[in-house]
Amino acid sequence: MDKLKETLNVSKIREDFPILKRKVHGKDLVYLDNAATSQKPMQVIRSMNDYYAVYNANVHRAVHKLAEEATIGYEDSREKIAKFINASPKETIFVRNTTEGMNLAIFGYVKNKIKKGDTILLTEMEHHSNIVPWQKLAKDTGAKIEYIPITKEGILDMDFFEKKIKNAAVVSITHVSNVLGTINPVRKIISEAKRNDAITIVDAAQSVPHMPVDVKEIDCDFLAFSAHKMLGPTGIGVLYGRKELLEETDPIIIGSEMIKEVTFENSTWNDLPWKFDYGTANIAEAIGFGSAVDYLSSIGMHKIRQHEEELTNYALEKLKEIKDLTIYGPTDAKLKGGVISFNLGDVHSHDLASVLDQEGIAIRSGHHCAMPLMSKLGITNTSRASFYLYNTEEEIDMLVKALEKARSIFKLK
Ligand code: C6P
Repeated sequence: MDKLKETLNVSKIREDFPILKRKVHGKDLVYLDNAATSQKPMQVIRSMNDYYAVYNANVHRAVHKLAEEATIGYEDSREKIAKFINASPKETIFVRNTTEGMNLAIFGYVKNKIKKGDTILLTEMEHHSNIVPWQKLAKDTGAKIEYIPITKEGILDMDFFEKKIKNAAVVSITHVSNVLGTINPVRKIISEAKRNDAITIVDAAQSVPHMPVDVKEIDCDFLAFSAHKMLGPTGIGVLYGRKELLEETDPIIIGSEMIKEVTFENSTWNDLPWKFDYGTANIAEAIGFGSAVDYLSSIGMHKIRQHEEELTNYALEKLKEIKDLTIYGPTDAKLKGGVISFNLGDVHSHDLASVLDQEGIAIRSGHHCAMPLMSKLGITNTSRASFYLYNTEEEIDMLVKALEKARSIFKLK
């Protein structure tokens, strides 16, 4: 803990999150379900309250004072988020979440480029959001999907990738697996994909919240992430796209303010980024997202990653000591985000999660929206603990203690 305290002032950070003070079943809440959604600091909650209490109005429409303030708040947030990933505001498209971002890239851009027989290269560790839309696109166009296999250690088989990339039209990969925690070598994958003229898409739902991500350095064509996993509200996320490609991308929901001109016969689209701002935007959510990015930036993404790596290393060491516990994915914290999936003997993960819940510990259980990966691992579900900047070694100790208690409840010898 002493070492962790040097990286981040966790006790001070925890003061900003009112929910972390609550009790669950009479016990202190230990929130280890951050990969599903993170908790929110008062700074984010206050920024959204302020919008509703002080300057609530629609954006990009009226000229009155409140509308002007709301528009500035909304566009300032876009600018902050763009800077956070080293993009320009024109390349930073507000969407509802990662899933909508992926759909926009796939059906707004790739659909117009792909032909029958083309190969779409995914990986076996993808979330359904980076599988299901591709399956529909493949059915609609006659393209075919191939999956880069994972090794026993839960990392990508790069030999397979090197062979397949030569004929791939698209590569779409998760930056960090929400089940295995594996951090994929996206820069290398994208530079090889580029050499072969493939379109490159990154699902960054589990990376942007936890480590520095620079879209120019990664050099991808599109990259999607969600605010709710990075201290922000639900209902808002971003699709980053290279400007030239976004110019060619069709909006997939159309109407309202995303137009330049409408006649009885025809409509033309607005300039970037507003071409994709269909209907009234999630204004409070965009403002809250901007505050979340301010909060993370004030702490520093390098420090957050370092804290999570230390915490993951600590947890892996402790969990390895628990009898009957199988851990999935890399066991070297350097190769892993703060996500640890495991099973305890043959106990169903929902039963285990219920026992932990009685101890105030929130983890996720089930297939984690990665059913094909589960089948590759030969299982149907796992328990999953996932960490963030406000978690501590003491909380991991509590997790370990509760797992030991579960062993005796489920009568594991
Ligand atoms: N994973 C989890 O518990 P949305 O729901 O659209 O904000 O994010 C979808 C998504 C896409 N890709 C990855 C790698 C993800 O982890 C997620 C969301 C949550 O693992 C909810 S299923």
